[in-house]
Amino acid sequence: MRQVTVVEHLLLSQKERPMASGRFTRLLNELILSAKIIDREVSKAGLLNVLGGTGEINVQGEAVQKLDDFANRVIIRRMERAGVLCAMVSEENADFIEIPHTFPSGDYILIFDPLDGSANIDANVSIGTIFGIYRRTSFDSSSVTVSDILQKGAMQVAAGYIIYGSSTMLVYTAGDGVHGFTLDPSVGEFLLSHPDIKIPPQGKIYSVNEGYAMYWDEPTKKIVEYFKSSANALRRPYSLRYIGSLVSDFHRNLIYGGIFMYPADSRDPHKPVGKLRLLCEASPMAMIVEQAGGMAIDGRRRILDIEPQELHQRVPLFIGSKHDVEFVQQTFAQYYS
Ligand code: AHM
Ligand code: MG
Repeated sequence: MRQVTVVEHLLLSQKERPMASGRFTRLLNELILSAKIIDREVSKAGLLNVLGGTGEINVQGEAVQKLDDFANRVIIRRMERAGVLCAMVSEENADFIEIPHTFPSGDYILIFDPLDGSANIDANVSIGTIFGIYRRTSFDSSSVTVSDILQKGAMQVAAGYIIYGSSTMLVYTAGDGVHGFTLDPSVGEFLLSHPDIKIPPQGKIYSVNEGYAMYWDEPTKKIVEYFKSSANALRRPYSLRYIGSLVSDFHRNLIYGGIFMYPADSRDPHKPVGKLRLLCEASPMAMIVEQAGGMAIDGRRRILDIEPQELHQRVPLFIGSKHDVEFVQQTFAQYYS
């Protein structure tokens, strides 16, 4: 059987959309090359002096891992020279990154988390790069402003992740279904392995950090009790699977069916919003799950409809199989109608 690379797959699907230019292909190509470079370092992490923290604290107040920092630099350096972007937002940078005037630019905006789940790096747990791609909508000034970037997730033209796991995979959508490609290290290419992924409408897995249960509100407690009881859609308890690495937890649930939850909690009573970031984590995953037939909400609202107010805004996230997320939405609606 002839094996199809990501770019071949993209070109084939673009044949049906003659409007598409080569610019998106270029963007994806550069991102894929960045992913291969990151994968190379991640896969030999134990051999190099790259594990552990840099000693710095990032904009989220968290310790920066050396590999986070490496991945962030690789993506910024490659993508700023791609000639197709006007700006980038990284989870690791407080402000958005404008493309220097010395480089050619375009109208795409790339939002990314360079190495999500990095607290797991030292234990050889699967980690990932998450990305969302937007288009600039205003052309009235030469400089990009933050309002060009603060678009709701429904405006994404593409989204995806690379999971550095037992094998390395790229999973992405450009609004035409979700497709998975596995890196064949012997040829150095991502090859189509999971065409048109659909998430089972009814899951058997729930994924949540239950250690924080004492900080949850009533509907969240009720929802998790439901998944653990025999009075649910399955008539028996769901299995709990929680890695603590969003890309890994999400990817497993996408394939097997299930729900991932990072609810709001009261650890910081002034900011009961959960941990995950709307722009660089929740929105890309939400586009993927919807394209795969699932759902993503913050409890009541569709994630893709949330208008962001700031670059690093956090949001509660309930994402996965349609029936499971619908149950969450109904439960919140009963409490807050
Ligand atoms: P990071 O972006 O700093 O790596 O944090 C995000 C990660 C997610 O991958 C994961 O779902 C979550 O943090 C786990 O958090 P917790 O340890 O609070 O359960
Ligand atoms: Mg992250």
